[in-house]
Amino acid sequence: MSDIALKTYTERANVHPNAVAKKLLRLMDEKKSNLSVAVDLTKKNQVLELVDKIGPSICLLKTHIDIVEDFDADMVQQLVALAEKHKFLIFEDRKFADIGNTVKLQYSAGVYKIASWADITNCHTVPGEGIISGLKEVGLPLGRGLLLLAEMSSKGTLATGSYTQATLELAEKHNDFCMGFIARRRFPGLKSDFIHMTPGVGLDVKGDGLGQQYRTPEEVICESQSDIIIVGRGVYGSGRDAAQEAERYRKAGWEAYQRRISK
Ligand code: S5P
Repeated sequence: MSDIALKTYTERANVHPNAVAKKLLRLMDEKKSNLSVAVDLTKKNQVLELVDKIGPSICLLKTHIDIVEDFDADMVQQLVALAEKHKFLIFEDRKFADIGNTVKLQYSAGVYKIASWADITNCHTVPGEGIISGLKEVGLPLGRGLLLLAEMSSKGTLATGSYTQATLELAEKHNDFCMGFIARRRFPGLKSDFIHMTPGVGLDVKGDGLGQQYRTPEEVICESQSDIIIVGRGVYGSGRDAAQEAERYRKAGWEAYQRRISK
């Protein structure tokens, strides 16, 4: 078991150099939540209603803002107000994947102005180091954090082996801005304390027919030593009450974490 995986989130927050990571780790312990919900809905009001319901159970809201049909600036204001009301951070899952100059514009400008409201965003490393440098020019002065997609949850993903390894090295080199990874497990032997977030989490089903692969919170947090579970349809897609489902995942994630740190 890695040393960091045995520490509490607060112990890690106390010494963490990245401001967003520090804030996130603190509120994870405060809310007893390592749950991030992926709200992949396409209407502004559906998103806001769901976020208000599940807000008490999450440490991090994950958005795909470009799937919202009636997006406007007011939606962002309301999301930020909900983040303050329920105490969670916002992660726009933009998965940038272009050259540094282009991602700078995509991150700061356009319709969504992601850098102005999202605490955290993420990128693929396929373009090389320039993508991180470009995003950092925009995000670091604003106190934002970046996650690198080191692995993916989907069947047949090409993000494996030397690609994953090179991604870890890029994160260490830019550890002032890179605060963590999207990954299936904690990577051993890292020098910095990166927050590992894992999508592809479900308690009831094993996949979705389009390549998504689900594992349980126990497998992800306790066995694979990741820090945060990302759950989408498991929370809002079953037809059951979303607030209750979010609580079910929060409890499962939290209990798995407690088992891990008491090992
Ligand atoms: O490898 C990945 C990376 C991400 S960020 N696999 C994923 O599924 N995701 C995202 O997590 C995906 O874009 C979606 O928003 C969420 C999973 O949703 P679910 O409904 O399958 O739980």
